[in-house]
Amino acid sequence: MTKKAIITGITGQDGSYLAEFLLEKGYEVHGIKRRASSFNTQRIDHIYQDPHEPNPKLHLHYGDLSDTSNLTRIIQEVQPDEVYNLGAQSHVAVSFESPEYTADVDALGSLRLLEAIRFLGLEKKTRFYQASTSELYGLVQEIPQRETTPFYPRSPYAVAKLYSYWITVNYREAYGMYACNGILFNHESPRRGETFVTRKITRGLANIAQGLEDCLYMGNIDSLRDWGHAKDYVRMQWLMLQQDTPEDFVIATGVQYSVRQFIEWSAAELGVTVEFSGEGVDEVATVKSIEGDNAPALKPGDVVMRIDPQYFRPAEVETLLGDPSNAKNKLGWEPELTVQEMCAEMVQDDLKTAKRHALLKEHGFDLPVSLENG
Ligand code: NDP
Ligand code: GDR
Repeated sequence: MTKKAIITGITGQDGSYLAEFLLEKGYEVHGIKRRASSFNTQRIDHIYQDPHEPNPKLHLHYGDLSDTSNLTRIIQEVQPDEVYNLGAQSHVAVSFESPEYTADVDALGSLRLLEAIRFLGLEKKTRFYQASTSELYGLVQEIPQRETTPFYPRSPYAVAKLYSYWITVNYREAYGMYACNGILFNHESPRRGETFVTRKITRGLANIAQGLEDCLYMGNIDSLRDWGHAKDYVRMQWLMLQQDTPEDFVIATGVQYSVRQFIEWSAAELGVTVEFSGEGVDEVATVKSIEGDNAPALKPGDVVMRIDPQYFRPAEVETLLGDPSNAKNKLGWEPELTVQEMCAEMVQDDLKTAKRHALLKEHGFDLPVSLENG
């Protein structure tokens, strides 16, 4: 029997990698996507199948995590073996600006799915994965953070995700559902949203190197994160639903670096050595030397990064470092890609796009480069 999975958030970074992964495993994949005023399926266009073809394996349904009736109807129609709840307003800084919406989608959205599974009598059939997060640890109470580390959320996003964490545990304990939390630390890729810090850096520096932007404006570059590759992490999401008993796992690499280091690596991948000077809001990164021909728009002495306090958060999560030993021991999971390899892949991908734009610009076809930041 072909297994059926529903993925909320299929148009996002993780959803797109997970859909690829499940299709390769022979699943029939049903994705829930939001209606948007412009196309929002760029990350999954390459796996989309014409519904007129016989036996398509990927199906898309319009839906929203704020809409109970529509979630219930999709689950009823599909009768899924597995539900992966990846959909969310996932930007921490934005959650301070839209706290109520974030709570509705990121907290109650999970409840709506769990309740639909239960209401439809699927609690013994349908397995449920909740995209929990290292942001739950917030103001960290223990280093490194593991499954037993107390939570201390520091944003409306993290507080909403805390509700989802516990409602998932609660439905497992109350109704015997196979429901579990993956407590995932930051994971990135060339498909990462442009306003998360890694992608903002790789895309921004590639654009600057090609003369499409002038300078990167950053927030707290002392922040420390445990970054992994999204491809490694979605494999783990699936593995968690294939065990005999449901359990919550921390997924991390066990190594942490600062945002400043990520800027250094990204510049180096472009052949540019940068030097940091100044303190606090006056800190800047200046070009020290350039090798190769990836940065024709730059010369030594150019300032490529400045601090803009608008990117400081009302409450910051300064440091995160995960202990993935439980996942390694019980599930045999090891990340295959290092953060440095991932950074290089992201820079090369953004450089390709920047070069295309620069070439078009040189020939008079000036494509606007979105300068929206986060
Ligand atoms: P993205 O922001 O890339 O993707 C989020 C997805 O959720 C998108 O498909 C988005 O749709 C969809 N979505 C947003 N709002 C709604 C809504 N109201 N109803 C239905 N769908 C909605 O996130 P990631 O792929 O990076 O993360 C996946 C999940 O994992 C998220 O829940 C995130 O909070 C969590 N997480 C992520 C980590 C990371 O480092 N990436 C770490 C730990 C947890 P659209 O494309 O239309 O915007
Ligand atoms: P995070 O990711 O908040 O950890 O949440 P993000 O990449 O946004 O920030 C990481 C750290 O970098 C600092 N930072 C900046 N961040 C952004 N976005 N823009 C900046 O200019 C900037 N300058 C410094 C931040 O302050 C922060 O400390 C991500 C999301 O994917 C969540 O959904 C997920 O749950 C967690 O990772 C784990």
